[in-house]
Amino acid sequence: MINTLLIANRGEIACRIMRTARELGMTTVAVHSDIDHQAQHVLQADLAIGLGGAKPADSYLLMDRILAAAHASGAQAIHPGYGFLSENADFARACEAHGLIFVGPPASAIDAMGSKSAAKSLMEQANVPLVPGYHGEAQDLQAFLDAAAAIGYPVLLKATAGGGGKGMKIVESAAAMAEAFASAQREAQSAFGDARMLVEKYLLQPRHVEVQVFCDQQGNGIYLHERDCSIQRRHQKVVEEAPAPGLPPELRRAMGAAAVKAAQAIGYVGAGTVEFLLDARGEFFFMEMNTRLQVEHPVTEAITGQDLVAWQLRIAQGEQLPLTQQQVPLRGHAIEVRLYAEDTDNDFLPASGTLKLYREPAGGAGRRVDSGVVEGDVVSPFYDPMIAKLIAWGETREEARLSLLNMLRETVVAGVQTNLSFLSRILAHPAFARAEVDTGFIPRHAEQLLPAAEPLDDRFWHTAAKAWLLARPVRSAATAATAGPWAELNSWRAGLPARSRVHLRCADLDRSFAAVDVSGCSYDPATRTLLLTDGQQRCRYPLLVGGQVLYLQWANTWQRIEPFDPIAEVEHSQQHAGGLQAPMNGSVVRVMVEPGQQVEAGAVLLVLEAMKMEHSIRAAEAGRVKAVFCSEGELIADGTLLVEMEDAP
Ligand code: MV4
Repeated sequence: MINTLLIANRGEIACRIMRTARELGMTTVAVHSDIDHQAQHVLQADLAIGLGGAKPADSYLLMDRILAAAHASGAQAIHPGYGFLSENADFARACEAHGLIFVGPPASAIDAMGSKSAAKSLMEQANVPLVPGYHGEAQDLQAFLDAAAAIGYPVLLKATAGGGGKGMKIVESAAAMAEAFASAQREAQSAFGDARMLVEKYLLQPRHVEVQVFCDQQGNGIYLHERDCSIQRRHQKVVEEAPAPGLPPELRRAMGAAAVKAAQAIGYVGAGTVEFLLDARGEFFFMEMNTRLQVEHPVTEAITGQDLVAWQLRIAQGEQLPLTQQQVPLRGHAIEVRLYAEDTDNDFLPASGTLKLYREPAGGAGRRVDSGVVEGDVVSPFYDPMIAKLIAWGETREEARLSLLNMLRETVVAGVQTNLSFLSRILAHPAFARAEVDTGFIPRHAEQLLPAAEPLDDRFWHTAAKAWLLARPVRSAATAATAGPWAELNSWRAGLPARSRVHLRCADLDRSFAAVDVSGCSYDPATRTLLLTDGQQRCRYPLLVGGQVLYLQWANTWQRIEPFDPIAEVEHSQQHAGGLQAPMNGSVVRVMVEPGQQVEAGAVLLVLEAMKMEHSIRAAEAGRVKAVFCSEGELIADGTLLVEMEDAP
């Protein structure tokens, strides 16, 4: 019996495992690195033990410390989650040696899948379909040339020790083999310390379809259907769904049976995933087996109504599988997206920083969010940049897709760059809606999925100005009492009717507004909705207030809008031969200086109005006004000389 469970992981998966462990009446023990001491998985656990360090090698990968933590806390079992030690056969063995239950397969099963070529030999013996190819001992060029000639080009060279697409090389012809082979060997040697290769027929744009299997200690094995994880970027999954769209039931049964056969061939116990490549003709081939609970397990939970972590824990305690194959439900459709902290405009570089604003979508039927962070947490560069998983279930794929799109629209992250709008574009893409998914999806549609940022037009700026006037953060009563109206950034003037002047900054652009008409418009903080009326049109915009900043949802992206004080800022106006010229056609709203006047750098000399917005013309440097060539109310053309300056005496 497991009374106390240690979770040797962090983030969303640690929180996910603890949720079920608690439901099963277990005491939960978290381990954590120094920088994670306030993380959600630590706060949610009954007990938390520090491992030290920040880097995984100094914390979550330290087997001895984790085993010591298990003993200190009285845990009988360790759940490794995914990543870190989850597929480390030595750790599984060490747990056993310490009398602890490793919630996962036997070490021998992890080992069996560790080498690609060994795994292929085992699968071959078990009659699991393999991509035609060669995975033998001989590693000379001739053996590979012969194998490639037999299966036909193009072929794919893969590192025996590799995984996740590392060390793969496509070879188009015999002429290209020698060079590609040598280069792939060098890469594999430096990446894995093992130069051994195998070669396979190269399948064109296959689908990645993986089968969830479960085996108990009594030798029973079943499958919980499949997931399509074809939408990947550089071998990183982005969207996963279950079941695989368009899979005929007999193919589902064939793949499921092959997956169970694969698991039983290696004496598997617990949750495992058998990955297949599925080609356009409906032929499937074994790729590899993941001997852990996967990130995307929630879509399987959604269509089967089962708790896979509960299954893992029950099986680890010696219980039999709770269902027979025939009893495994398959209802509706589920889609998951992975919200990553990454810079989609900069080659998807992992991003880090503080989650200044972090709002998850509302809960609801068929909606699920798995995360391990809250607003204010830091996304650190030391760990995987996944922030959360958003999962939607529906009776149909289209229902799930639309529901997930809505969830994405409700999600707000500020302070750290994310792939949020990239995810929305994938889900909204007509090819995704038509379920045209294969491993070439992202490269094929890259142009539409990563469009240049839309320029912010006048309509945006006017909406932003109204949003600011209606929803701007109220200053605290104390500040208001001492500073009075003088501290306001609008141009409140004593004895005059309220006339709002607004200076806003967004995406490194500044705009000022002389007068903003907000009649018929409103902001409801409870629903975070800005309602604008413009003639017959009524528009709603999601709007959030955080500190002194507004977040306005515009064209599916959250725009961060800040006020700025134009007087406090020095900007370099267009200065030419000692004179200041009008930057655009417009009219002179105000002349702030007279000839002979001494001004500081940045001082406002004139205010122009153009396209319904005010623009301050400032002195680039300190100096004296020599002449003013315009007067208030005057219409001026782009390039007109307005003010002449001279150096201060
Ligand atoms: C392949 C393949 C085509 N033909 N093998 C990529 C990761 C590694 N686990 C296996 N991978 C592939 N193996 C043959 N014989 C295409 C891929 C592949 C891929 C597979 C799954 C998901 C996304 C992918 C993206 C590019 C290539």
